[in-house]
Amino acid sequence: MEKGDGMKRIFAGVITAFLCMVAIAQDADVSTRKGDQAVKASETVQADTTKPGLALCFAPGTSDEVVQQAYANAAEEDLGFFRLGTRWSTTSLNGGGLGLGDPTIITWSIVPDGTMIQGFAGEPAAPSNLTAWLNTVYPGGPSEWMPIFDAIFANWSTFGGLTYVFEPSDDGAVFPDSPGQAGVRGDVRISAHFIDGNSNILAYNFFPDTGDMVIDSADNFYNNTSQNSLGMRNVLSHEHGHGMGFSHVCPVQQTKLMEPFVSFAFDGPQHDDLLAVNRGYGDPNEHNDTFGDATSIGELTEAGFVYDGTLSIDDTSDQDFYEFTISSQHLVTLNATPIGFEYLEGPQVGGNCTPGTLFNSEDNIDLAIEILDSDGTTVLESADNTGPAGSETITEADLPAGTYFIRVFPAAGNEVQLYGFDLSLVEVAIPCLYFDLITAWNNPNGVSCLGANLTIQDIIQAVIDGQVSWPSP
Ligand SMILES: [Ca+2]
Ligand SMILES: [Ca+2]
Ligand SMILES: [Ca+2]
Ligand SMILES: [Ca+2]
Ligand SMILES: [Zn+2]
Repeated sequence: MEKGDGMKRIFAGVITAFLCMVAIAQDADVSTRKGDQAVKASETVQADTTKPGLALCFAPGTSDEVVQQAYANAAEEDLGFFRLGTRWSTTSLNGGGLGLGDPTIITWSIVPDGTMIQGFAGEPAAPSNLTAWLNTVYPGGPSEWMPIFDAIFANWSTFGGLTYVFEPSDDGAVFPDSPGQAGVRGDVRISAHFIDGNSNILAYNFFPDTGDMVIDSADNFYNNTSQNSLGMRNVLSHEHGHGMGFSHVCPVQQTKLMEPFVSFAFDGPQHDDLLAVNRGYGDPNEHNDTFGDATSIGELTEAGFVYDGTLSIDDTSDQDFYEFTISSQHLVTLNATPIGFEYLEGPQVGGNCTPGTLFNSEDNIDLAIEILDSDGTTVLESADNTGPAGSETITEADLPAGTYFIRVFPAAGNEVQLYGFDLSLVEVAIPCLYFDLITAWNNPNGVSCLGANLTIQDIIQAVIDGQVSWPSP
């Protein structure tokens, strides 16, 4: 592990990772972590098949027997690449009818201490003590630990079409079967109680449309608050990945948040996780499928423009519109590039990570691009000159001052493709004609040429500087 030295000191060389597992058919997901050494036998975890889908996370030293037993209780299904299962179909602020690629608002709340949490992982039923517990781990109280949850959700929303809203109310309704309701409780409700103490289970999480989380408040794993509580953030961010419908991705290479072994080598969602959240919920600008809903990138300057956020075409019907303005005539070059690379990707089967097969995330969709006029429909320039994995470029579109639209869309393919785009500009120097001199001579406000408003003095200086061409009258 990259950060292994610090972790080994803290955990006496025991902890290197978390092992999580998925059980879709029984709606159980079990997560464990285990040490460098052979692990000891421990108690068996029995999935509760009468409850909505849940994910369990185990702590250091969890035995293979525990893991295998949990897997033996669970059937699996092939979820395809990025292991996206069922995403949210209904949330309290969106209502129902949500489907693949739809941007989604998820509210979250903290279950009040005292709310009964059943033993979904075989532990005794016990009331939530999340607030009292975290107030001991973080002496500053909620003002110290709430930002950790904020950071986890804000991070996910940076990468996909998710908006998180903290719901300050939670009425302590039956857990986890009470759907989110504005002003009453969140869609995602977060609780904690004794699960099994130090080691073994760390937390578990229900799949959508439940999404609720239970943390083992008796586990000293969470006492490690180093690196801005990286351990807690990566575990709970991973758990919420299950809460969005993502299952585990193999093999373990410490490159993906949803790997069975959660890593300290990174902070939050990684490339494969971005594919999952974009496929499931679209990119952060969705819906921008019409010019009326175009994402504004404002007035372009000579410096050009590089889009620095996460963008994707998330299926065959997605198209992304962007709006820009230029204040004078420019030659505008637009370049769009698919983002991805080849890596091993596969499911977790029967408690074991599969070696995976080579998967190229760069050629999922064949991109095409257009520049449209201010009406949003007249195509001024277009490019679809390459196939999957190829960049598309519109070179030096000659555009007068005005408002324009960019459309990025799939020429072929029905998957998710991350991409980026950039614009570069060259101002068009309009030659000063002979009659401009006369106009300028007679007009103290000057005339428009050379891409600017020039007075007679400016023009004379431009002639001296050799910047003026003189077309035949
Ligand atoms: Ca535990
Ligand atoms: Ca998109
Ligand atoms: Ca779109
Ligand atoms: Ca193309
Ligand atoms: Zn997991």
